[in-house]
Amino acid sequence: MGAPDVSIVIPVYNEEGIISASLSDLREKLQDVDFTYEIIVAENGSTDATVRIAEDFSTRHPEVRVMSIGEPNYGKALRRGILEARGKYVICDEIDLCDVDFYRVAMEKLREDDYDLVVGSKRAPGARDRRPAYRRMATQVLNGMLRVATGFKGTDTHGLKAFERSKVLHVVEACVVDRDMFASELVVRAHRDDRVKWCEVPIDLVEKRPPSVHLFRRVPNVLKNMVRLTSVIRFGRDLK
Ligand SMILES: Nc1nc2c(ncn2[C@@H]2O[C@H](COP(=O)(O)OP(=O)(O)OP(=O)(O)O)[C@@H](O)[C@H]2O)c(=O)[nH]1
Ligand SMILES: [Mg+2]
Repeated sequence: MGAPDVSIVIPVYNEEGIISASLSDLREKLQDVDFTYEIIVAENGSTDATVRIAEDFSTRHPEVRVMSIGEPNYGKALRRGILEARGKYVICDEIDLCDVDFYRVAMEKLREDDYDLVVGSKRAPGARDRRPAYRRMATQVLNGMLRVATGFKGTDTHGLKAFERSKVLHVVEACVVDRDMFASELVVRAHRDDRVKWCEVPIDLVEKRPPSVHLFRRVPNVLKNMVRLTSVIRFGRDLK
């Protein structure tokens, strides 16, 4: 199989309940897109049947690749998926979203309007965020902290992203934090890089299920990595 136009990278952790249906649904929705693709399932740390189900799916559908490495770590999995992507373009998605409408809009911006990075924002004008209020608030707090700490000027860093791999790879390689904050570091760094032409597009966020890891359990790590990110971005010093 030759290199596809697009690599869709989906970090996955303990998703035995939805992974098979989500991937089937995604393949179906991708039937009439005008690009070739591979789907990279970037798993780590699952303790349920996720890996077995994903590998089984991949045996039946060779355009789906599964990588499975080490302890649970969203950022590490996403980074590894991007590094191993073979497509000219990379789309980062989540297994509970699989938003092909975003793929279409983003690919047009990348191919026709010459953007390097398109961020799907659940907070941009025209966006709709159907998650519960406390999670919308958490997104707002995180963005507020990123604005103050790093000078971030956009409206969202988590979730859907699409980019031309060769134009953004140096940004991915420069990132130092992992876990939840990797996605934020990637977007913040790209915004600060004059070589990267970026834009946001509004999305309509509908999750197929509540998150697998409870919001409050993620807070200590997010705060720790926020401090590290601030130091790296503001002062060029990594506190690791
Ligand atoms: N590989 C990997 N994937 C993860 C991990 N934690 C979450 N994911 C995946 O990341 C995606 C988003 O996770 P969710 O549980 O929906 O969390 P969320 O709060 O909606 O995520 P955000 O959009 O980042 O705020 C899903 O595809 C999860 O399976 C992890 O530790 N490792
Ligand atoms: Mg989610």
